[in-house]
Amino acid sequence: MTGRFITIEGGEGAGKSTAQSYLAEKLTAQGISVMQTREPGGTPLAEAIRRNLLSLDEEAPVEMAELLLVFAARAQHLSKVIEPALNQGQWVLCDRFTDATYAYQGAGRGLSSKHIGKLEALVQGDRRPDTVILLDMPPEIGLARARARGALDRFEQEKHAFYERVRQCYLGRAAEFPDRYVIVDAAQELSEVQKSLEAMIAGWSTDV
Ligand code: Z5A
Repeated sequence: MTGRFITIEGGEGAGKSTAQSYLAEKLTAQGISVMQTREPGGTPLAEAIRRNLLSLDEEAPVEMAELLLVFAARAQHLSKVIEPALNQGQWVLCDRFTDATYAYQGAGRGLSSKHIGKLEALVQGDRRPDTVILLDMPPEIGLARARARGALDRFEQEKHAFYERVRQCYLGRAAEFPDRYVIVDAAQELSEVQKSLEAMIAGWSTDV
């Protein structure tokens, strides 16, 4: 018995955390055991790496160090949290995963997707998300939401072109892996986003 691994992706302020909580509530109501987590993070060590990655106070990592830190956190998270939960039959909802690495370190920072693919194989073996929910919308909308929330972190201070590359990378991966990706228009009213998520879950129910 192994659970389903669902990741939620998108740009800044796309509504990932909001969507994750909503999905967790709906799936739990169906009697499914759900574990919620996030990347970078999910264990004390991985959360410490996250704080360093997002911080504006510390020495900023160079691009390659950023990539390796993201995968170091992921190795810990997979081994200590994600794999055990899936092996116990839990459904894992994860706010961002390796598709974010292709988008941010690859398209955003300009690192080679071949290098990312090698690290993905090394750290994850065959483990890939069963479903990637892409909350897609123009970056300016999400950044406005993030700004309304308060001070911006190191990633959120990047320029518009960076976010446009991130968005196009996600859309390109969705086209490349249509069996895995579900695209949701995240610029819609929250109630409409939630309807899209419910329609998606309705398609899964028979698999439970
Ligand atoms: N990163 C990376 O570089 N490489 C990697 O491999 C990984 C990550 C895994 C932290 O991620 C950073 O890590 C990230 C990339 C990098 N860059 N940044 N910054 P994060 O996911 O924690 O950070 P984030 O993208 O900034 O997430 P966020 O700001 O927490 O946003 P969100 O979770 O997508 O949105 P939210 O908190 O659910 O909603 C934001 C606000 O909008 C909130 O007030 C909601 O009530 C509101 N909202 C939500 N949905 C709607 C709709 N539909 N309409 C109106 N308002 C809405």
